[in-house]
Amino acid sequence: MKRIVILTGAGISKESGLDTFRDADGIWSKVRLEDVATPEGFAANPKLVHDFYNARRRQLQDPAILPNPAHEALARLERHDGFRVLTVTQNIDDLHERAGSRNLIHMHGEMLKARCDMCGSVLGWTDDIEPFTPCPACAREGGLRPHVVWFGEMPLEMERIYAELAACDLFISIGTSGNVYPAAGFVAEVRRFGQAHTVELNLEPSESASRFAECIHGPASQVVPDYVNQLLTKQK
Ligand code: BJW
Repeated sequence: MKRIVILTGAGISKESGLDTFRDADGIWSKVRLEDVATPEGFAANPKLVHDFYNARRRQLQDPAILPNPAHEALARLERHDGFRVLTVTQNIDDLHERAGSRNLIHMHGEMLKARCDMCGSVLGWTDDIEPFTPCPACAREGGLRPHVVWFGEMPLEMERIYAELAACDLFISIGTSGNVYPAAGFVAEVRRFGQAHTVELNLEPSESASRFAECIHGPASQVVPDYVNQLLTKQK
C-alpha cells in the first residue's frame, strides 16, 4: 500500500475565508507575531493574545466558514483503500476534520481547544477566554491559554511525524510558505531518508520550492482536487 504524508498550511484554508499569515493581506500584516504568537507576548499581555484568538475562534465558528474542495479531496484520498494517508496540518482550524480527514495531526495545536498551564488539562473550547477565566478541571484562574504552538515552543507529535516522513512513498506539501521550521524542513527530511517523491502544491513557489521534485502552482481548490484525481486514476 502506498504511504502518503501530506503537509498543509494556511493556504489550503484561504479559499474557505481564513487569512494566511505572510501574504500581503495576511495576519502578520495586521498584528506583530512577537505580540500574539510567542510565550513572551502572552506573558506581557494575556488580554491582547486572548482577544486575538477569541476573534479567530469566533470566525471559525461562523456558518460561512466551510471546508473547500481541497480539504474534501484530501479526505477522499484518505478513504481510498490503496493509500495510507497521514495529513499533518500546521493549521489550527478544524476544516480537515469537517471535510472527513481522520488520520490527522495538528502539529501547531487546535483553535477549538484550551490548555491549563496549572493542571495540564486540554479541553474542548468554543467560547471566548479571558485572562481570569477559571479552568473547568482545576478551578484555578489565570492558567488557561489557547492550545496552540507559539514560536519557541515544541510542535506536537514530532516523533510520530518524523517516523512517517521516513517511511512514506509520497510527500505532498500544500499551501505553506516554507518559512516556519520544523515543518519547512520536512521535504529535506523525506529526501534524506528515502526514495519518496516530493510535490509542492501552492499558489506560487514557496521558500522551499527548489527542494521539491515536482511543483504545481495554482489555487488549492483547483490544484489539489486535480492532483488527487490523478493519483486515484493511476491507482485504478
Ligand atoms: C495559497 C493560497 C491558495 C495563499 N491556494 N496556496 C532560524 C532558523 C530555523 C528555525 C528557526 C530560526 N529561528 C527560530 C527558529 C524556529 C522557529 C521558526 O521557524 N522561525 C522562523 C520564522 C525562522 N520555529 C519555532 O519556534 C517552532 N518550534 C520549534 O522550532 O521548536 C524546536 C524544535 C526543534 C527541533 C524539532 C522540532 C522542534 C514553532 C513554530 C510555531 C509556529 N506557530 C504559528 C502560530 C500557530 C497558532 C496560530 O495559528 O495562531 O503557526 S506561526 C504561523 O506560521 C502558524 C502557521 O502554522 C505557520 C506557518 O505558516 P503557513 O501555514 O506556511 O502560512 P503562510 O501565510 O506563511 O503561507 C501561506 C502560503 O499559502 C503562501 O505560500 C501562499 O502563497 C499560499 N497560498 N493562498 C494555495 N488559495
